[in-house]
Parts: sequence; C-alpha cells; structure tokens
Amino acid sequence: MSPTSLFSEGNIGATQVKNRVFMAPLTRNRAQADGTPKAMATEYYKQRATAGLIITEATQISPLGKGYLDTPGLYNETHAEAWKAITSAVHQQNGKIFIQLWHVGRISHLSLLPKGEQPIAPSAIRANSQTFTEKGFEDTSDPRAIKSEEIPSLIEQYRSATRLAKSAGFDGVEVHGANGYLLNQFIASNCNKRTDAYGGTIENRSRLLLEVIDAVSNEIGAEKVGVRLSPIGQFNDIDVSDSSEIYPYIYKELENRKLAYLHVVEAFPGADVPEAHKTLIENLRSSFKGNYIANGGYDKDRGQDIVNSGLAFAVAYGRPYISNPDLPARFDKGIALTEPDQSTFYGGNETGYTDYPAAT
Ligand code: 8OZ
Repeated sequence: MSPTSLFSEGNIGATQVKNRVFMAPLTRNRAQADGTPKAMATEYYKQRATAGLIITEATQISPLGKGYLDTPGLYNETHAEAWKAITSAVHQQNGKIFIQLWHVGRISHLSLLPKGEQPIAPSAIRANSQTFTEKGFEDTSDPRAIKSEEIPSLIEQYRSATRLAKSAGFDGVEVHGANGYLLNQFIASNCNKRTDAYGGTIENRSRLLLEVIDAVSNEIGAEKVGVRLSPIGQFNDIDVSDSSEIYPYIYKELENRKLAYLHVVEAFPGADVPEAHKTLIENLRSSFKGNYIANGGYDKDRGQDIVNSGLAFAVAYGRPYISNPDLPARFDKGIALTEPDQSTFYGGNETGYTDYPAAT
C-alpha cells in the first residue's frame, strides 16, 4: 500500500474526504448585522470546495455568543436558510463542510450584545484583551459569571444550533474549544474560579466542554462531531501553565467518545513556540488514537510529512486558503502560492474575499 499523502482520500468519522488539505475556520466579518451570511459567502465557500473538508468560520450559537462585528450566527431559521445555500453550493462541487459552533464568553463588548445584556464567563473576570466593534478595536467589557442553573440552557443552545446545522445540510459540526473563547475559559484556571461542579479540579474545568460535546453528539452522532482545542494558546488572556495536566485528561475523554476528529491549533501566526510547548503538543498528539487534524503554520512539505508519518489524518490550512482558493491543486502541481492581503482579512466586501483567482 502506498503511504497516505496530502492527496489521499479517506474517511473521517462519517465523512468521506477527497484529500487531506483541509480549510481551517477563518473569521472574515462579512455577515449581515443579524448574523445571516451574505450571498457572497456562498461564492467564497464554493470557490474553496476542492478542500478535503471545509470548516466554516466561527459561528455564534446565540446572541450572547457574539463577540465581534458582523460574524455569522446559527440560531434561527433565517440563518439556517442562508447556510443551506452555502452547503448546497459546496456539495454541488463534491465538497464537504462542517460548521464551527462558537460562543465567545467574555471576549465580547456591550455594543455587540442585546440591550441590557452583559458577556457571560465562568467567573466575573475581564479579559485583558480586545475585540473588534463598529468603532474598531476596543477593550472587552466586564463579564458576569454564568449561574450554575443557567448551564443546562447554554448546553441546549449548542444542541439547538446542531439541529439547525443538520437542517442546513452540514456534514458535521466542530465545537470551538480553542483560542480563549467560552469553553476554553472554563478550562483555563485564570478565568475559572468557580466553586460548583464546573470549576476547580481538572474534571470540573473540563466538564462544560465534554457536556457540550455529548449534547451535540446526541443530536447529530459522534462520528459527525469534531472539536478544536489550543492547549498552548495564550491568545485572549489564557493561562496555559497547567496544560500538561489538564489536556491529557481531555484528549483521553475525547478519544473515548470516538468523535470524527480532534483539531489542534499547534502554533499561532507570528508567534514563536517555546520548546516546552512544542514537546507538550507532540506528546499529546502521539498519545491520541483518534483522527487528528494539525493546524498552525504548516506549508506543503511539513503537511506532507505529518500526514505521511500517520501522526495526523489531515492538515488544516488557514491563511493560504484566503488567497489560494484551489490550494490542493496548487500543492499537487507545485504552483506558487499567492500571498494574502492582510488589510482585507476582517470585514469589507468581495475585495480580498471572492476575487482571488484559481490558478488551475
Ligand atoms: C480572528 C479574529 C476574530 C476571531 C479564533 C474565531 O481565533 C477566532 C477569531 C480569529 O478562533
């Protein structure tokens, strides 16, 4: 048998993919104010349907889950209808698409939330971080601690978004447990000072993530659920000093659940990874027996190596997909990549969004 390459087809949970060059979730801030994706998003995702799997931009599961200007939602029928056009276009091109379910927790601003609402968080501790509002970058607002008795309805929001994801035609859902948002805030000891069953011990701080995954799996099937984590990510004011204690437990619990995949942010654009963090990522990765998607600064050769070695099922590429809609073909044929224009990453119109041509 020939070794698995970036261009091998395969099955990840219930989903058959045509290659291992996955598209990572990319926040682009081009939805309508009410969270409905615009028509140009259909064209954008359709152009990228040669990816083995598209993981959509982070999508809020409720009004309180929003933390940035013009991000999309999936919590009503209008949202689901607009997403349906996107999944249909991708499926017509023989592509596969999961939606990333997102709750920002404390990474939000009063101006983005319904009147009179405050951001929710494990504890009432403001993030030393900024978010993007109508006025540009602003400090995040003071959050309030979510009450124990509110947690079941929060979990229900994830389940309900998953039901809408099914009706919108998605192949699966990815639970966003990374990058300092709500589920990551529960994991992190500097954000979570709770004294109920959701704070304190490793098991307690992992509980919300796992209960969300179980609720979502119940709705759509574990083989259609992925999860994204960032064990060494300090973005959005996250303390990772006890990651080597908590993440082995989380990886094992995820492995037992036989999910479609675990997707890990192993590095962040522009940040050096200290040796101890590299070792932690590698140790966690080699211990994990399920499907693993590696992400963070991979180029074609490093992607080929990790898939070839069997340490990852696939690699999720982010920025390269912004400016190279036909990334798998460019890798395959050795065509030079186009550099993306950073000034059009977040917000705006078709420019820097749907106007990067395919080279093939
Ligand atoms: C960039 C800008 C805003 C949000 C993440 C959802 O880091 C994001 C995000 C990225 O996961």
